Amino acid sequence: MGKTLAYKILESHLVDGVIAPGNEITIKIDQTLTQDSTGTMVYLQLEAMNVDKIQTELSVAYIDHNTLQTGFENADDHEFIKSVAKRHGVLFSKPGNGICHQLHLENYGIPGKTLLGSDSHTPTGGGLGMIAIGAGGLDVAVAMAKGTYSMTVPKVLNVELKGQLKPWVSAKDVILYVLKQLTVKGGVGKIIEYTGEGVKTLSVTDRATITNMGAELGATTSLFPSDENTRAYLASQGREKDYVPLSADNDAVFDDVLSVDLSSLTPLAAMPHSPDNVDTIQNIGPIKVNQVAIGSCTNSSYTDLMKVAKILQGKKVHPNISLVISPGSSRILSKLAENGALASMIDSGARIIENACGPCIGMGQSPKSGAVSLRTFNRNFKGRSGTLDADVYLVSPETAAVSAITGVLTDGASSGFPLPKIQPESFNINDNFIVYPENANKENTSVEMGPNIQPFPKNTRLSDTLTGEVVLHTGDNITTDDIMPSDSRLLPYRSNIPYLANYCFEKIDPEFAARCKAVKEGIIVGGDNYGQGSSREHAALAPLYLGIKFVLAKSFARIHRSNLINSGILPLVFEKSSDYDDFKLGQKLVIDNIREQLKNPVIVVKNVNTGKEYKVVTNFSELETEMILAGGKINQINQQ
Ligand code: MIC
Ligand code: SF4
Repeated sequence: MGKTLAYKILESHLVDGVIAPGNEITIKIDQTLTQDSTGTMVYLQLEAMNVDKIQTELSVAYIDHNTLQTGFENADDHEFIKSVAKRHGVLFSKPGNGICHQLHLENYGIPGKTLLGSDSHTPTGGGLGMIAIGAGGLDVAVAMAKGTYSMTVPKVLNVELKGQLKPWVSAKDVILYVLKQLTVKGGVGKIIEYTGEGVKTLSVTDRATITNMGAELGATTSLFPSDENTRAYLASQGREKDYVPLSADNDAVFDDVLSVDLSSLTPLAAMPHSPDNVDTIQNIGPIKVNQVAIGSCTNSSYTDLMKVAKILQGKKVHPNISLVISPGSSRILSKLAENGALASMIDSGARIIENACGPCIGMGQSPKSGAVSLRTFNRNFKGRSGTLDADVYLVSPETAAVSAITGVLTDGASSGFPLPKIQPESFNINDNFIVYPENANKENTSVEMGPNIQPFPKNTRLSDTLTGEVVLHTGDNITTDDIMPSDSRLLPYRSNIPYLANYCFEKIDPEFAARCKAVKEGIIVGGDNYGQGSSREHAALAPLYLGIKFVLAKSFARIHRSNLINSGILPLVFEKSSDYDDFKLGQKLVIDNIREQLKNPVIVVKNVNTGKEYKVVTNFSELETEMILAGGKINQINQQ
């Protein structure tokens, strides 16, 4: 029986277990990446584990999220990460180098390798044929310390690409189409593997746009084969030596198949406030636009920005629009400056901002009240832009650039603009933004810790009885942005959980933190796909700090579920979804004899107010049960 590429790579990295959907396996991790907004926790945890030498082939610490530096906090965090990186042999990418996923693709990604990153968009590396997985910070710290990662084997969903994209339709439209078909929870428990004739019509950066937004499907990762286009991309980055051809067997057996005829696609947009709320630009119509933002780890490649520059060349940005562009990396920005494309952008009236995450995570450039903002980014959750009543639409760079000129949402194909054609480039390659750990070690390098960096909260061994009061009852698809909001005001406090916790669930229920503090032991009741979105473990650590004991939900998103378990908070799933309606704010719940009950896959939760008992499913693997009993991953590791 033929093998999928996903399982081939997992097999070549298998340390323990058997590869079959649902089994728990441990794989070797070749590379890790961290970024700064999750990275401070990763490196605090790495220090707490007292490791002498990291076990990965390559680990990189990028600074790309918190680069506004409105006070000392961000800069202190950068220095802290730099110092710990040096002590442990981790490469440090200075602020200004660019966005972690774009940089990793350019500089370090290798077909067939495994990469674990403390950011949900780590699967961008799947564009190069890697198994690249996003995880919570603690999992990444452990991967550095031990060189391994334990996971449940996902099913493999094959997206078979046929035909070729029409002019003005691009990779962003492909993934938006897949999101429309599968929804934001359609990828949970799955690896999305792309195959078919259409693959060769897509460049590596096109593929990376598609695998990047596999995160929005909830997938464990997404990947493409490695072929001649992969070789060409690696050669353009001065790394042809890293090329390895890789593909699924011709008779590979997949768990499911989705066929996509590329030639049938038209330009699409994800409408407010979810990446799967997709329709064609034609159907949405020429709505008036106030802001256009181009960049992010999804669409900030050289080709994307050259298309934008060509569309803008000799034109004027519409008077009602603020156009802001953030290139993905210093290498791309340098090339745009050298070949004059940057001048075309500036001359059209575009605002050029730092090559970093920037507006994608609400770090500046929040649009005006009630604005329509077109963004080439990957998430349009309500309030993520920093403006609660803004309507954010996710579009391709082509759609964004054309609309910036016309002032309304515009399909490039009907715009009359000449189609931008981009030639492949070679780049000015240097590593001047990289700090190497050369000769540094734990003895000769000290940790630089600013006053805003506080110890992370730790749970205690699971007690025999768990009690608490329902402190929140939420709807479906709650995002980690809902749980622990991120914007320019809060991001500087990513290393300070006691402070950050005051803003937990702020946008959904401003009283949440105060209520938790009053009741001391709290329980959250959630709907489907609870915790979708980012990998930030702050969405588990802040609730832990506020005394949350367990979360009852209809279903959980993968990374957040792991982060809860790592923190010793139990993610419990209703056996009967309709039980969800029975729970009300302020009710007291109890789980008796829980240490014993955890031996079974289904346990009983009692509602003290109504006297009714409910069955909830644990679905914990052996390792997860150990962590829960110990009160989280750190305690479980220290026990060993
Ligand atoms: C995001 O896109 O939400 C982030 C910011 O990159 C997060 C990480 C974080 O919360 O710091 C992610 O996607 O993992
Ligand atoms: Fe940065 Fe946005 Fe990508 Fe997250 S999604 S890594 S904030 S650019």
